[in-house]
Amino acid sequence: METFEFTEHSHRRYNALTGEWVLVSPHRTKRPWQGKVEKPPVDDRPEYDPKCYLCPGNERIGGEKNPEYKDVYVFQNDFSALVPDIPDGDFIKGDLFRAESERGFCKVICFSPRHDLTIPEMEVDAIKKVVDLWQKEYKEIGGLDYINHVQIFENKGDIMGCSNPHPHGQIWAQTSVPGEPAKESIKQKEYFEKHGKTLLEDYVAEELASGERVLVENDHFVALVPFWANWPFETMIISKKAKQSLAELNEEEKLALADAYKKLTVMYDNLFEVSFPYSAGIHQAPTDGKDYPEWHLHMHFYPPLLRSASVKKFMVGYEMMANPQRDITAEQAAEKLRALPTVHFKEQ
Ligand code: H2U
Ligand code: ZN
Repeated sequence: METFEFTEHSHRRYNALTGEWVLVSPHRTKRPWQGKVEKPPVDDRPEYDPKCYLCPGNERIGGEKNPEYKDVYVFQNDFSALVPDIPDGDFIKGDLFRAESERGFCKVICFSPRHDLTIPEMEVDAIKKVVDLWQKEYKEIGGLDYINHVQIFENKGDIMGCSNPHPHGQIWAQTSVPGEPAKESIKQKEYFEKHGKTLLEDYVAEELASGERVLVENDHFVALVPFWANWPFETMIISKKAKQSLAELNEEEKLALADAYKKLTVMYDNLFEVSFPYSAGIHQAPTDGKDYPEWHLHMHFYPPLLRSASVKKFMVGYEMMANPQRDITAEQAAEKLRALPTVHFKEQ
């Protein structure tokens, strides 16, 4: 029998950050595709849309009017999933029924007054203002005594359930640490206790040494396809040095994060020459006032597209019932992304 090659043979890969596994089936990329094919969406947005609730000067659904903002703008979500004024309490019945009150709040961040732009089309200096605002919000919101976790994220594209194409992201802050960062907390702590260094500090060093999955590198950040990627073109942006959170970034580092964010999303848009949809989010230390030396700042990008602007990956069947599965390997995905021009296709 031939020897095992993970470029050719089905295998499972371990996600060191969450402790979960992904099934990788490289041989399956040869299978014919007879599934759903949709036309790519036409992107003909105006600079200003009088009907957009995020454009400057427009009225939102709650009745409030946006100011004539010039760069970034943040406001309380008019339909917040979490609200601050909830009494403490729980409902517990034996071992099987358990509920707890949860306090928090939600904000919306407009990345630009321009309705027609997205991160990959914005200037790095303008993206830096988004990073500045993330940092300010993380510090301020995280400083509230009942807020122990601040989730910053961006949903991009209507197939990701994004309700509006105006460039924007969200912040949901709450008392408990939610599922995904909680899993990463456990693994990072185990690693730190064993090695005296953060898991991602060692991981980034290994990735930079091999270069196989690296997409973008600047002085302070690396963008790469993680070894354990679930989504076909899943990526991460990771700080090179161990930083517990955005709060620790200086001006130069924030600019470097903006630079990596732009370069990565330009690659994404160039892959199928469309505005590439994804859900992205920042994972960082909880904000309960304790020290988290094991926590290492990073950003995840989970894009659903698989082989064209219209063919997306569904996490269904085996993925829903067992664990995620992918056909192209993380290395193949990195190779495809790396081969793309660094100039946005609209500017080529
Ligand atoms: P998406 O990122 O999923 O598009 O969500 C945009 C948010 O904007 C959504 O959470 C909020 C919605 O509640 N929103 C307002 O706060 N005010 C509005 O006038 C419309 C939408
Ligand atoms: Zn708009």
